[in-house]
Amino acid sequence: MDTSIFKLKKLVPKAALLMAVAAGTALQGCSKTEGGSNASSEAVASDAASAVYVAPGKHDELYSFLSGGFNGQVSVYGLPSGRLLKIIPVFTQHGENGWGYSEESKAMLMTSHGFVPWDDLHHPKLSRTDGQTDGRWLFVNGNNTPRVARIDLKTFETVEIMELPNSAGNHCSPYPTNNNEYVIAGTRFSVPLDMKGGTKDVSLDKYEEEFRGSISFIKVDPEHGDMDLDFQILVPGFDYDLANGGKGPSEDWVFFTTYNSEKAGTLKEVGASQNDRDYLAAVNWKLAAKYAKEGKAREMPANYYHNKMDENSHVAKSTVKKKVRYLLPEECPGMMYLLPAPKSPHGIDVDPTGEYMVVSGKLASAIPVFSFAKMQDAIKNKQFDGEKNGIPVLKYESVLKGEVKEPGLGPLHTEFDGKGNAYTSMFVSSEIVKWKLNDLSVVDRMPVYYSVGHLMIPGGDTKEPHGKYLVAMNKITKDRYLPTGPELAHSAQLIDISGEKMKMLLDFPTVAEPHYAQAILASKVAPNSTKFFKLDANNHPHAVKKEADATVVRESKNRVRVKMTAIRSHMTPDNIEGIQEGDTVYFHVTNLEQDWDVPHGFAVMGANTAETLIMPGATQTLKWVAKKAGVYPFYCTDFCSALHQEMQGYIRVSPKGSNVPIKFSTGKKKQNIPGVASTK
Ligand code: K7E
Ligand code: CUA
Repeated sequence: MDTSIFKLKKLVPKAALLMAVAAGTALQGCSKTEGGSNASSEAVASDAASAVYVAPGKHDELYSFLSGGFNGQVSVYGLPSGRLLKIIPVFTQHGENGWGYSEESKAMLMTSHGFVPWDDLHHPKLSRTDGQTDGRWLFVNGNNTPRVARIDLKTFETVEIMELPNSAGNHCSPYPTNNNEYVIAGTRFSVPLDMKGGTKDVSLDKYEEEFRGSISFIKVDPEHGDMDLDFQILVPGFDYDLANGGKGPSEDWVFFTTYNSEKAGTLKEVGASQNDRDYLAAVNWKLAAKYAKEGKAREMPANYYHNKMDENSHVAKSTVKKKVRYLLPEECPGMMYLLPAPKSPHGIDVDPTGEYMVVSGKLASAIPVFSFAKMQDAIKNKQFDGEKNGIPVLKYESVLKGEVKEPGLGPLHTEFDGKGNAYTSMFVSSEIVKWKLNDLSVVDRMPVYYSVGHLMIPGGDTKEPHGKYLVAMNKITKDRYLPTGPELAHSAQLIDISGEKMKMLLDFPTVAEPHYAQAILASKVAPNSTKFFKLDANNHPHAVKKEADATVVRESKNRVRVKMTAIRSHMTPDNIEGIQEGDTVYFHVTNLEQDWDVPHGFAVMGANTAETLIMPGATQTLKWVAKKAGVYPFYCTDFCSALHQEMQGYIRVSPKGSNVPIKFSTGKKKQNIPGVASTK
């Protein structure tokens, strides 16, 4: 065990806790041996290798979806092996398959700020049915330019991105209710909202009077998953950090941690830590939906994008929305309450029974556990401690079940195993702490390497956790892997939690910084996996379904469309002439294959974009500008058959005004169609 840190903790007076958090890394540094092997190896279970061994050709038991943090993507790992299966591009352009580069996908990254090809993705959340993961969709947040995306788990592709107005830092997001009635998202930053739309130009000294936060309620279509922003609640100008939904008795509620109840507008490091307590905000989402339905909602102008990928054409379309409905808590009695919480709390997690709300205060020395039953009583008996912006504040003692004493330093997040145990990540003391929900006693500790942020138990945030494994996602790697220059791999660790004592099984590096993750039994997802897209259903406007229909057409003075097919192992056409300097050429490539695992790629020399990777049955478009006369090769980028290397062609570019006619072919039979070709 990492004892040095605990000795240290005993010596640390409360006031120094803040400092300790700020110096978290330094603490790490002095508590571990530098370089080479370290004390951790002793903590690895002796049967670890066999516990994570998935024989070649065998499948993992679970899919896990790790957030990519500042890389803006989701990475899919098999568990327990820790094998990386896929990177799903969401908010960031992805050269590997042309996401955000291809003409079809560009609209997915459109926002009211224009094309935003990056975001900071923190929280994946699986869709639910009756409070359990159902394997249909994965919702994720874009933290920086507020957006919520939906990934379809049949295709592992991002199919929808919804921008959120009146939000600035979509951090406590996205939280699906128990039957995906709503996906709920709160803003981290409060901003001065202009009721005529957008933010106001006000002095930053006006934080206290002018700034407000918002919580967005996104409706989810029960059959297809399509999202629609139903309404927002405009909330006091705090910072909103994390959220989680209730279940069972508390399933009508969603809970948000807040910090900066001081409403400091600058140096929040100090300003937002003045009060001893901040709040846990409890929102009755069912009542909010009722208020919104029954006419309590007002409407304000807004400007936000809603982007959807069409299932059959694989072409994304943006819709710009111009209005948003909102509720004010002061006008909606019973909808929102504040529970005092330790200062600057981070995670809020609700246990599988829905009775306990665990608030991890990163600066606090204890973990308060609130009781939902007590909260109901306190509301009934009006055990209030004043109000904040018209929202009643409940008395701390009246809602508290108890506190987990001396859990460790810097508690951040808690998950549950469904067997009466909770596990909390400790950022500063770098450990996972296991404690009992009934008597709040600490029963086990496991050091992790280093500075764990979120932790995840498959289904550990649902009604039915699969309490066999826990994944710790660590912020700092230091000496765990071979050095790779100044930037080291971020890291996750797999821990066996099936027994009384936790057992360390595996380290695996992650793609950029994982914040949260989700995992689900493979049996709930794998059988539904799409193998290929049906060519018959492909209604892309530029699809060609057989080689005979391939064309090259000069559509206007400087625009040429190539409607091309790809099949093992040639493209049709593979010889193209009659292109002129300055032409913009659209290569619309249809993959004619109707078989699993046969994408073709397409790239052309000098293209100022990425390749495009075309799934069987689909059509994708690469835009290329012919800058200079000459002959340019194009080819398939994905090794698709023994003759993959032969899957290539040429495009000839002639000087502007040249009289070389448009001409295209594959093989010996030339089609010579001068001028504008007939599109048949
Ligand atoms: Cu990393 Cu969920 Cu953004 Cu905590 S948050 S660690
Ligand atoms: Cu098609 Cu390589």
